[in-house]
Amino acid sequence: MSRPEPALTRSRSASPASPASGGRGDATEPTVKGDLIHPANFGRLCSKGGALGETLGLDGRLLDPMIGGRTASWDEALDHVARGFADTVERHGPDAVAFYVSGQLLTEDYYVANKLMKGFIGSGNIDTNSRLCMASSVAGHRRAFGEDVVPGCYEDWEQADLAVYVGSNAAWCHPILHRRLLAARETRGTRIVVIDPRRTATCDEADLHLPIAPGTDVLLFNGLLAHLVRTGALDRGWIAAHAADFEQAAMAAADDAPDITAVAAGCHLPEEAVRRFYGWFAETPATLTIYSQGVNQSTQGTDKVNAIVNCHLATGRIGRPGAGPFSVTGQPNAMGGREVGGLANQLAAHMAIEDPAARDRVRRFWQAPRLTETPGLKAVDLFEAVAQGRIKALWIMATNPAVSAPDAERLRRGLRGCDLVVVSDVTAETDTARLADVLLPAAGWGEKDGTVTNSERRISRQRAFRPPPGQVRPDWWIVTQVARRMGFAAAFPYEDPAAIFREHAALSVFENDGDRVFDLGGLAALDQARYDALEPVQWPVPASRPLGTARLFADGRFPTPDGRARFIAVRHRAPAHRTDRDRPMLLNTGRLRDQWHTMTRTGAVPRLAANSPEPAVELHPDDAGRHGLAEGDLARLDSAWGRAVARVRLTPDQAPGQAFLAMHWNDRFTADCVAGKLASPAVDPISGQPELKHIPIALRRIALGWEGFLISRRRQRPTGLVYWTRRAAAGCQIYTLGGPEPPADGIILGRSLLAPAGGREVIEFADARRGLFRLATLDADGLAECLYVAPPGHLPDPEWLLARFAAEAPEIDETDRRALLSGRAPAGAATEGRIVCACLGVGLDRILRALRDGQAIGVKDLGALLGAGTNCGSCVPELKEIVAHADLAAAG
Ligand SMILES: Nc1nc2c(c(=O)[nH]1)N[C@H]1C(S)=C(S)[C@@H](COP(=O)(O)OP(=O)(O)OC[C@H]3O[C@@H](n4cnc5c(=O)[nH]c(N)nc54)[C@H](O)[C@@H]3O)O[C@H]1N2
Ligand SMILES: Nc1nc2c(c(=O)[nH]1)N[C@H]1C(S)=C(S)[C@@H](COP(=O)(O)OP(=O)(O)OC[C@H]3O[C@@H](n4cnc5c(=O)[nH]c(N)nc54)[C@H](O)[C@@H]3O)O[C@H]1N2
Ligand SMILES: [Mo]
Repeated sequence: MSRPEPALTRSRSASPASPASGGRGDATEPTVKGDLIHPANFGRLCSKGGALGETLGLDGRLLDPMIGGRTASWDEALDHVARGFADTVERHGPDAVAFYVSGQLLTEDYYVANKLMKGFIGSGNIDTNSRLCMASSVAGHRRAFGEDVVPGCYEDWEQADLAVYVGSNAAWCHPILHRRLLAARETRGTRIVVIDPRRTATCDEADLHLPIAPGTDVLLFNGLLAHLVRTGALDRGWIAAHAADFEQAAMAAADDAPDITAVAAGCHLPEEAVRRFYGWFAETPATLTIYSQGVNQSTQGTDKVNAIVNCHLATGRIGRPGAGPFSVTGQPNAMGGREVGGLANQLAAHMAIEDPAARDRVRRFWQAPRLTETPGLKAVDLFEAVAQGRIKALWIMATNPAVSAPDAERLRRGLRGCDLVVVSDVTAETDTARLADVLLPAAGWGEKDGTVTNSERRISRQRAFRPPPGQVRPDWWIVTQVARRMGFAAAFPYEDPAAIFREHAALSVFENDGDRVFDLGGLAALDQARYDALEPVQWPVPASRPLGTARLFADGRFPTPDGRARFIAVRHRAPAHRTDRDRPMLLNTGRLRDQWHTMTRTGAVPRLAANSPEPAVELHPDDAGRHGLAEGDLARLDSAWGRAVARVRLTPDQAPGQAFLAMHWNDRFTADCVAGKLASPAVDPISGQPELKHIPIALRRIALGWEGFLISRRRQRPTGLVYWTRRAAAGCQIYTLGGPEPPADGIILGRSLLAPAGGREVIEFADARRGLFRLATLDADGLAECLYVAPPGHLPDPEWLLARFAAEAPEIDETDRRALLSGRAPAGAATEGRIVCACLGVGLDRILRALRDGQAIGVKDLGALLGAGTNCGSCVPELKEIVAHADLAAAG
């Protein structure tokens, strides 16, 4: 979404301008700053973008090709992959191989992967993780507009008078855009409605929150369409001139949602709230409906999209300033993947795979010997085919499906049984990489060159600013080399990404007489210098309009055969699975503020790990009682597909009967908590997108006999424990541990977790009767590792120990030794506390001290004094809550 630009300076990381990630080893990271003139973010970065500099270290990087666990040369690895794919195709046909790619690839990487599979290997079997992300929006756009097009632009967020967030937690997931909206609201008074079963941080600024019953959005928007009809709020003239099939859609809506009472009952909402939302929508021409995964990741995802789009068509509110349906993507280049045809059911450059004329056109353009005649398998079906042995060679690029795909346990078994699994990644040890036969080291952010497209169709250059380390190579290069070795050298002559981009742009205009909106004609002849200098530009960029296009469809013309948009008659359908006696809770999954997906990069950054240090299942307090659970307990979650273990967090923000678990956790960071293992493989029948937000589960308490923490400079995966979780801290890793039976001998447990003492000094304390054990090892650098074990609820605060590990030379004096043994912090140790503002590294203890000492009384003062909340602002809701509680405490 945003384009972080590294500043040229290198700085030590403890200055106020660069956050307190501190500690040894990361003292000379480049500072990352936003690009002040980029039109998407004007220099603002979210907590994760701002921390990119801290992810550039080589710790954990995949630096060499690996075959079967041993280092190989590129020649060897590329031959191995090319031969593996060619042999499989020869013996079992082209549909026995597949690529699974991702929106973390650049457009140029994506283009060559798609061309190789669909044009030269001759199968449709290339799909992308966008299937889990945007497929329902793509399908909805194609049904309504005839092409996958987001009509609006980010200025619309500032020009709307009513912003409706549907299934979008933008305050955490699109914080920079959300802030643009909030800033504009100061002067224009924009109303904000949030439609989400949970009370999220996005609700904090909302005028109205509709805590909709999960999976009932079609009913709500059908009710809205019926309401617009009843109250005469339609734009009949626009409908007559520019759309088709209105009557069918209106009839289906009226049938589904005859009146507000029926909608309120079906969506479990107060009638008054529904009425208010409908009233605001009807009366506000500049209405922007922003939607994301609460809409897409559903077995009715495509219908949800069209139910929303119907309401915009009915009012002619599309392509106008501040008005339109607005699908927001997440990954840096989810959109670029859609443009090149990275989805199994698209061909290339927005041409339909089912259209023989389009296939013929692409065949001629590519001079492709065996262009696929049929769409390929969509992600969930693709992995099912792997599990069934129908796909025998699979190449996974820039995605971690062992964590992120549904029914992930079955997927893992499938990968284990697959003849050839190739993984291209930047990270050496991901849950998916562990199951690969061949690992290919890819260039990451900062090392690679190319383009990405954001949610407003804006193409931006991503520029390399440092040489790739080790044997690392860009993804486009790796794919090109394999293509050449498979015998397709003539069609893959690329020596640089600019050449690929030119071809991609040329294909978009090839025999395009205006029937495809996706047109990069103005960029088809960029030489290297102009490609390097390319300014951010919104497609379409036809030769006649080299500055691009901010909004589409303002003229009411759509890329359908008759030029009209389509209303789609949709009806509410129940999600694939419902709760029952055995699985009485509904699990919803999604994102945390400071983590990115499977944590391969954000998980290594201390200040990002600090806000949500453990996998937590969030529940309403009423449900806790019902399941015999209390705050801080460990719970086991069981679905029909898998299980997980997480810490219980009680919050009234969850509706009773519904639980929430973050999608980020995986085997690198915790014992057993992969949301994907719980998730159902049920998919939307049109888009193939899985239902990741609607999973019936059982919950049960895990009784703990002991708890512990281990602080160490080593990364490890403790074995034999019911529960452990790891997070990065400055200069060390901290592990939280737990198990059912109190250890008879904590010292023995300790020896299994700590590195062999070798020449190091060991400090031990054991009180077996009370179940208290403390072990520490010291080496020449000071404190090396320490382990504390205690009965549940009796662990001391590790804060002062973390401060010792963070110090450059953690010297240990006599007071410290006594403190280590006694388990009590030395007197006077000032603590930071749990990190609240991840951008500037401001902790809860420091905030509370400022409030207690009267140095600050409100959020603004905290900003002025400590910097908290002044960068991306995604912690402002939490700061408000802390201030409110501090006031209450003072009053009480
Ligand atoms: N911090 C952070 N930001 C990110 C990412 C990240 O990993 N971390 N990833 C990026 C990516 S790839 C994406 S796709 C976006 C996703 O951005 P979002 O879609 O905003 O994020 P999610 O948390 O997946 O889901 C949004 C909301 O949908 C709600 N929801 C669940 N079921 C329903 C339902 O039936 N109806 C409605 N109306 N709502 C429902 C959930 O409660 C949740 O709050 O975020 C992007 N931004
Ligand atoms: N339960 C549940 N599951 C979900 C979701 C949910 O809401 N709930 N959301 C879904 C959504 S919207 C998304 S987008 C997916 C995301 O899921 P994934 O795509 O699996 O998540 P990432 O962690 O972003 O994986 C990217 C991988 O690519 C690597 N990588 C980064 N840059 C590069 C590069 O330049 N080249 C190469 N070759 N590798 C690179 C990273 O190290 C990492 O291993 O998860 C989906 N899964
Ligand atoms: Mo996504």
